[in-house]
Amino acid sequence: FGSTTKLIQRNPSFATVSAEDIKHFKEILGEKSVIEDEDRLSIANVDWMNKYKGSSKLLLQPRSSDEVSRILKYCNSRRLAVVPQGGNTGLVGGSVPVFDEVIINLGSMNSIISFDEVSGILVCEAGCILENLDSFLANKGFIMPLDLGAKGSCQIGGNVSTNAGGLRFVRYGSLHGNILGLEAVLANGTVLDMLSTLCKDNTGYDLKQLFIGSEGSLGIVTKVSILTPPKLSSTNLAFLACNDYISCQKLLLEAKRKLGEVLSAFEFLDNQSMDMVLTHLEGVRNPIPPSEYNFYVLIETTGSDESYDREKLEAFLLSSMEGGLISDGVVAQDMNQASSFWRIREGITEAVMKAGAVYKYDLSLPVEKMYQIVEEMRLRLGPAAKVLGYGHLGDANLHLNISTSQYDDNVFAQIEPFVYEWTSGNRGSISAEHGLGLMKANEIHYSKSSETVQLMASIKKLFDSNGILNPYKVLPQSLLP
Ligand code: FAD
Ligand code: 2HG
Ligand code: ZN
Repeated sequence: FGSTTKLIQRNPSFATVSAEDIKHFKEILGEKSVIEDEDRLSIANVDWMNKYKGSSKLLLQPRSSDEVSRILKYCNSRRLAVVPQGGNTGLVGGSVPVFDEVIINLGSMNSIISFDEVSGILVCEAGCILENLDSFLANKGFIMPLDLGAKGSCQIGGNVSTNAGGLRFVRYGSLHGNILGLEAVLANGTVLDMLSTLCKDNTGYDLKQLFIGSEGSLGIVTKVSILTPPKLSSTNLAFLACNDYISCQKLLLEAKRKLGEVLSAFEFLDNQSMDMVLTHLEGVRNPIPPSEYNFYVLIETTGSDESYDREKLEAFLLSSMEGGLISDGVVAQDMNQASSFWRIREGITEAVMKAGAVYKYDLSLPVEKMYQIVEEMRLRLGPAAKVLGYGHLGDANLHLNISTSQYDDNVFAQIEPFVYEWTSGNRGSISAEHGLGLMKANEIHYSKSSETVQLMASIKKLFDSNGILNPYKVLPQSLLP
């Protein structure tokens, strides 16, 4: 599935799990949380895409930070490698073992610790599922600052560890800003209490930031403190068609100018992505038939004054229509219709999975260049592949998905390293929001200088001197302890 996977060798300094180890884990966790059952392991060993597969014989389910600490302290002393696992929805092969690493799943640590109804600050354990947190907050009149298609399974600890972006990023920004504090357990079992609930705190280095987006390579995130925004009363969603990419870009600029503070999502998909969804997902229809447009854009507004927000959106849509930026469009009339629009955008990942093999790239690029790589890829691959371009246009984040009936080395050789070289040549990022995981550990140099990568490797050594935490991921194997 890629160059990284083919080059990896099991690190010979790691031990293998013995009967004695299992006995010790049962003493720490009790019988039920030490899982050797083949069926449960076969699920935990494979990623969401069914693309990356490990052969771990052991899954541990701690219920407290203290249990995580005792597990890691023991694993470190025994040189047993581990892979932290949340909802296992990651798309870069980071959440499953490569060989026989012990899987530490956080799913049993799913309590809400506190919620401050004045400040909107939520403190919870890392295994809470994103959608459950959002439902909890809805009852209190707040929302999570992030939303993504995998919300029903992904965990806040996984979101933090991947620095997930998603659909609300354009409004509420990165988790680097929204996460106020963390508790994390280091490889040697040290529990780092950085669980601040303060918005401002400039006392020394902001170490929690290192855990945001480090994909379980520096520690296991056990608790999270997060600033949540108030739930506003009026939401509108428009599903629009544009004839060319330049119109999508101009529409984005206009939306930022004219919708300003109420703009809460700006997403796009191309005609090929729409086709994929219509072909492979049941009950989905194009809200603007016939489906002949080249691009579709979803614009969501969220504000606190229903008639003002609606008027603002309508005036924006009218002027964009008159200016020729939009060819057609429809505004959702109720929540059901709005979810059916979102289903199209959020369903692309699922649809493309059903179509066969998929090569996924998650790129940050200058917005005016972003779609060029989709077109170049189409020319390179010809009819052998379906090339889809969609994503978070408001954040200049392209999801380039290449769909073929089966995995094929010749197709792969046409895609990589071209896609990385092209991205690097345009000073883009080869991972906008999904992370590097196993898939791109060897490709980090396309987006980071060698000095930067060296410093990352030094930090990794400082935090995890035996390299037991999520080995083979994030950094090239040659630089890992
Ligand atoms: P996992 O997949 O279990 O793990 C991901 C990584 O984090 C692994 O490296 C793992 O070792 C590490 N990890 C997990 N939990 C912890 C922990 N507690 N402590 C330390 N390390 C940990 N991503 C986006 O950014 N934006 C999107 O819009 C988006 N949409 C998606 C839609 C679909 C349908 C799917 C399947 C995935 C999508 N993703 C998206 C990718 C994925 O959902 C996110 O990366 C998510 O944040 C992963 O959370 P998880 O709990 O499933 O983590
Ligand atoms: C999205 O925005 C996700 O839908 C998944 O980040 C993208 O499947 C993908 O490539
Ligand atoms: Zn995305």
